Amino acid sequence: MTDQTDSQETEHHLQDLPDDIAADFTVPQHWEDYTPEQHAIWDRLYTRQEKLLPNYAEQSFIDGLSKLNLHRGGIPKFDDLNEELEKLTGWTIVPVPCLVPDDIFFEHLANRRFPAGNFIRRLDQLDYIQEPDVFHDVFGHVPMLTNPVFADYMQAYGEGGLRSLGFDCLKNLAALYWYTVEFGLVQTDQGLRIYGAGILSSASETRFCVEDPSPNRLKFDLERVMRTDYRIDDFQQTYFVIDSYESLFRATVDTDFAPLYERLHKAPRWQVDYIDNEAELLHRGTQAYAKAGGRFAKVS
Ligand code: HBI
Ligand code: FE
Repeated sequence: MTDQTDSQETEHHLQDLPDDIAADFTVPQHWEDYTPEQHAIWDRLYTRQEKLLPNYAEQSFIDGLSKLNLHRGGIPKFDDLNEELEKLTGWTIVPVPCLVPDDIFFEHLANRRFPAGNFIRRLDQLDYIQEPDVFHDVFGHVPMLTNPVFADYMQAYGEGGLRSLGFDCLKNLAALYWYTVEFGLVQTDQGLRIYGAGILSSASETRFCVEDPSPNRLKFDLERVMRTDYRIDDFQQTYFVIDSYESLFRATVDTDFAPLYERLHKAPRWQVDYIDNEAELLHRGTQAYAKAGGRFAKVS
């Protein structure tokens, strides 16, 4: 896993923010300032992930990469990507220097703007970084924004987020984002495939989430997902599997969230590996990886 979207973590010390930041937390990309070493880090990560995609990624992710010409090498210019992306689904990418506050994040998504980190991880962070950098955000998230139904889901999530702001349910909304946009799996004719950006920007979790016997794999259910805790520091202990982007989109737009938030407030949250009696189980995880201490543990 590669990022950190806990709402408590998005408070900023003013002195850490760059001078050229706008009120909506966007900054210029400053593409000219990337060093050759930084472009080489992108290329290394890109090459490593690209090899895995044919066996693990859902086809619209693979198609998205080529529609956006993401294979040209080096950290992409957001302006170039936007020219293509905007034609395809009306989305654009806006550069940000850090995690942005939840209300600002929702506002961007509701307007079909995806905030993407303009910085790249260091060489000693190739396998793990908490903050969403340009590789995670652009390689991981942007290809899926070329899928029209998924693109609508992302906007609906942002709109739902804005509407939810008075309800004290950020944790539930963050869980929905986490278990779909970041760590989602989808059932396809080729078998289980990945569409989550947090997985597809991580070589080790790409294999783990599909092949390892450790994690639970449950059928997606909106309410179950929203009440389930999630891990921000290691591979997930549960993955949720959707049938299609259409059904994911419909689940969010057809649900009346006000009574749902009422129920979620009264009910306890569920732990990261909890399986309730009504869950539709695709695989009951052994949890061997987590029991062995996690974080790339070697389990025999
Ligand atoms: N900001 N840049 C950035 N990227 C995110 O993924 C992000 C964020 N702010 C808030 C946030 N995610 C989440 O807390 C929301 O899903 C609730
Ligand atoms: Fe992300």
